[in-house]
Amino acid sequence: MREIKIRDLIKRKSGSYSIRGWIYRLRIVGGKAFVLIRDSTGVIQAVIDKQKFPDDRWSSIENAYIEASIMVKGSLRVDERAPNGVEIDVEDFNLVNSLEQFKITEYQSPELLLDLRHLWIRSRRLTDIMIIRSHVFRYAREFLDRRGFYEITPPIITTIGGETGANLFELDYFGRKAYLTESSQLYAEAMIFSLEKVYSFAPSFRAEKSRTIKHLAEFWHLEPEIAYYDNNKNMKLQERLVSYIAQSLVKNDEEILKELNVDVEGLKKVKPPFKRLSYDEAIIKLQEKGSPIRWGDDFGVNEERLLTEDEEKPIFVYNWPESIKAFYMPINPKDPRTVLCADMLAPKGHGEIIGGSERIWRYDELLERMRKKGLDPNRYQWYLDLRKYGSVPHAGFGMGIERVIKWLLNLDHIRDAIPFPRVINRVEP
Ligand code: NSS
Repeated sequence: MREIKIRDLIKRKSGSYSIRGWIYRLRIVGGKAFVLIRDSTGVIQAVIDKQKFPDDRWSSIENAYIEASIMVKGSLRVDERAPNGVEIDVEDFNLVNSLEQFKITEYQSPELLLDLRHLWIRSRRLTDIMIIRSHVFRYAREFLDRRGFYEITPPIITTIGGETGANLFELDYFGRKAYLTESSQLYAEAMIFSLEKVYSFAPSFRAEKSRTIKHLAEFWHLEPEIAYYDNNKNMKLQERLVSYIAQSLVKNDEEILKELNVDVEGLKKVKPPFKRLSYDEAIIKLQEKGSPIRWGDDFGVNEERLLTEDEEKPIFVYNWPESIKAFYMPINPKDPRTVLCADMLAPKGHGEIIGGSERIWRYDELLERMRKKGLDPNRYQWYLDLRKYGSVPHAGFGMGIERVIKWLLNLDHIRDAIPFPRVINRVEP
């Protein structure tokens, strides 16, 4: 008898099959057990007839718990009353594990569901999101691999910050201070001198002290870095990458997107080019819309929403004030108050999904900027070395995968974009 996945099974009309899954719903009516069985691909109804089994086996299924693991063999039959129009008449079954009643019953508070995340992760909705997450990872890699990028694997334990360094998780490294990385950028930069086009796809850690709907303490960070690249090319690559992910989802995952109530027509519009606003233009637009923001300020949630509320696809805001951006961004020759960088903001208030820039590639300039920003150059010795031996102009960016998933699926909270979220008040399960 053929082992088959439920998604393939429900497309058929007859035949004998064997499936493995978990009990999704169970109803006992008139000597028959109607068992909804789910696997990773779908749900099907199996019917177990009391008459066909000895008493002890019948009572095992009669008393089985929701979420029990089960294997069934039987023949497929068309039945209009069944959820997918077909059901299985069970000839044999094996209840693999059914020890206790499942801890999650119908209406549970969000907090409890987070405590029980290791079980809640099986829910239909989270299953769908995790499939999409897996595909977003795949499409992002596919896009870069096809363009000749090498995937690199940076260290997670570091001694220097890659951004402000203000939110580092500290750890005891054999008696020395070390940190969980907040960005792999500096290591990606080291690797462009041999591989030219690289990306790392790894977790970044930020000890974010605020509770928001878009900050995780541990998130997955896609960070491409490219030799001989400038801010313009950088933005082009970003809009193509993001569009590729959106269009691949539309093409391959429409069924799941619809189950998740995603506006598929909206996603179809996510194609290059994306609108570009300079920081100066953005400030004027924000002030026109009534924001009290002044030149030099960073954007808050409100500003991000005001700027993107009428947009159907992400926008870029480029060339931000030097004072609010990282130490490695070069001064804009046309306006020395600003640096050569760009953030990509997703529509509908989902906010920043990418931060990128050119990098200072001249030794003296970098040294001077580090001093100005109060960083100790001695601690960045290896990073400064990169500017001494065949340095070249280069650029790159970092995309927070959970932020992208939150936007694409229009999720209320970033924690549902990752299986086991780490936020300020939660490190378990
Ligand atoms: O701080 S970033 O804006 N930029 C960097 O880390 C650069 N070193 C990246 C680079 O050029 N290689 O973070 C980049 C992105 C940001 O746009 C978000 O999408 C995401 O990383 N990000 C986060 N996602 C979830 N939670 C938190 N706390 C978070 N912080 C940044």
